[in-house]
Amino acid sequence: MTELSGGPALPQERRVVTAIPGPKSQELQARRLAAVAGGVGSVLPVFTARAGGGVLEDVDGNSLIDFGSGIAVASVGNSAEAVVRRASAQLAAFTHTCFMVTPYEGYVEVCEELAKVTPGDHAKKSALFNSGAEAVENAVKIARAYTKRQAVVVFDHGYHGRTNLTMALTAKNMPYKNGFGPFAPEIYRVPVAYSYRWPTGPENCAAEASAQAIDMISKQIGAENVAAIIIEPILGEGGFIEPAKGFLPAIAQFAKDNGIVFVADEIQTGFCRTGQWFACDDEGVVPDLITTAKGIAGGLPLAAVTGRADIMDAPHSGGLGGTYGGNPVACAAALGSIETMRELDLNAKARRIEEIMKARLAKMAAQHDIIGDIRGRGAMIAVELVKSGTKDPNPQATAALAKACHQEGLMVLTCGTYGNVLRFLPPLVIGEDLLNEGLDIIETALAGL
Ligand code: PLZ
Repeated sequence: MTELSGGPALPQERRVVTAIPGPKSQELQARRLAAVAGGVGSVLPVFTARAGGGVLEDVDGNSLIDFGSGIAVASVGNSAEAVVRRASAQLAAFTHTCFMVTPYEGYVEVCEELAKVTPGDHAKKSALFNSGAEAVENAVKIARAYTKRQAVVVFDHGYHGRTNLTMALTAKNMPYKNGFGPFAPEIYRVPVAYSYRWPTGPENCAAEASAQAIDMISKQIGAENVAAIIIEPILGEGGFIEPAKGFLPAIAQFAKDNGIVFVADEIQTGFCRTGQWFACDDEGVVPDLITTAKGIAGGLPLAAVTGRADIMDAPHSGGLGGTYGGNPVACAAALGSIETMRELDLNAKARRIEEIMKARLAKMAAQHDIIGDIRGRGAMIAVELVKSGTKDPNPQATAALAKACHQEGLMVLTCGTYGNVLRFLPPLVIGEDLLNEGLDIIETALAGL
């Protein structure tokens, strides 16, 4: 079967013809180990030749089912038709002028689209950057310029990037922070409503967690000193933690009451990933600023800060920027990516993926008590694995399952503060047969543990 929409005409099939990684990948891996810095890791050293729809084809001719999308990036599929068409035309027209030197329409068009698709119908403006971390850094700059305050509040299990400021915002030490300090000052971390692990149970989680967070902000920092509260509406790297319903609105309201800029980091959750344009839409939360990247541009590097026009305009002219921010080819790709999301109704596809995955995973959980929790929304679904009969994290089983899936030609990723979450982020254009075949592999791998 060939998937024609949302990817090159690659056979949409799983095909395992060598060991994984195969001989050509192993040869490339040897070259890589000699030439590429050891600090840059790879989940699976299978070298990609082509990718599209729901598959990754490697240099040995294996075709892997893709449950990773390059960490939630290729939502429209790799090399989606509209992305290739628009980016190619832009490549031929011009590749770079620097928007800060002579501007171009594509940048403006992306900002116009962002104003339309992000939550809220107030006046909005955007600024474009290259990476998620850069967007988060700039959201902090903008919030500090607007509030003339310094403190930034983040949450347990939060992830916001690997630059110096965003390392400080990120919760987990290994591998993100260890040995890389000193970290930026004026960052404060408070509890998040993690239902599965809330000591007094899920029903009390939202109220107690928001009360604790607000109490800590008020008593330890002073709300009047806080420029921004930054939260992922579903915490990604930290374990696909959906804050208990009511938590996000309570924190957003507290921010509003205290003149604090509420920033939703939707870098992983944004652009149809959760079955809505943005995960904040789920509880009708309207952030003051929203950071986006990953899914925005079909694989080209682009990121944005979008928000209330008065807040976005707070920094002085020339205060925001960067040589490549809003590169014209990346902007063209973003316009192609957003066009594809609308045309193929990728929100509906993501919701269908959730339906299929959650039903199958629930059946697996009934047979395997190491599945402690199934959670997530849309095409952002995870299982948290525990030791039998307990809630103790089971990173060993998680690693073993991921490995077994990789051997069978299914790309899966892990995450979580305790390394015990197996996460699924398929391209939203994946076919249902491939999705089910991937789930079959997970089911077999569970039985084989
Ligand atoms: N905010 C919510 O998910 C990136 C990181 C993978 P960059 N997540 C994947 C890794 O190990 O580096 C991410 C995110 C959220 C910010 C970021 C950072 O985005 O584009 O990687 O800088």
